[in-house]
Amino acid sequence: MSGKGLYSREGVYGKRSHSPPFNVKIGLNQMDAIITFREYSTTYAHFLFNAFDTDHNGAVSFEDFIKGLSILLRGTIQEKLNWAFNLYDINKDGYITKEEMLDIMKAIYDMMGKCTYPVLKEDAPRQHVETFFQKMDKNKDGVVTIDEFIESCQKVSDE
Ligand SMILES: [Ca+2]
Ligand SMILES: [Ca+2]
Repeated sequence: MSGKGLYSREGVYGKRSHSPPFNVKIGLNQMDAIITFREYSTTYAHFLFNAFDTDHNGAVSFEDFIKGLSILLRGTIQEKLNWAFNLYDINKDGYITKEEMLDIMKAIYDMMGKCTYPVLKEDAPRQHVETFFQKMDKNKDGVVTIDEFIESCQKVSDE
């Protein structure tokens, strides 16, 4: 795995828009550029990058990217929830811990905090996580499994 030979920012947005070959690797910086949340959202971009990088080799291949996008755009609810679970499960051990959820939530708040008014309170992410976690962790063992995640999300969308 090397950082060389990656698409440059100019490459991504270049005027010559040939469709890229399938072995193109998109690096973290390019991913950040594509997501266009700019500097302040690099943490969130990082989490998103990991969610797209399904084989965890540190690079998002064009195929990974397309796969991720097509799940987000056209996937079933189940597929989307699986994808979201994967995003929250930072260390990919199959469980979402409160810390993992807090990391994601902080990143999202960080990103939104810069452009929302009134400015969000410092402890808002933690309160948010507490509420979510209590609802999702059905058996109260301190972690959220994929089943618990899907069950809670579907319940919310049914209401
Ligand atoms: Ca985990
Ligand atoms: Ca649980």
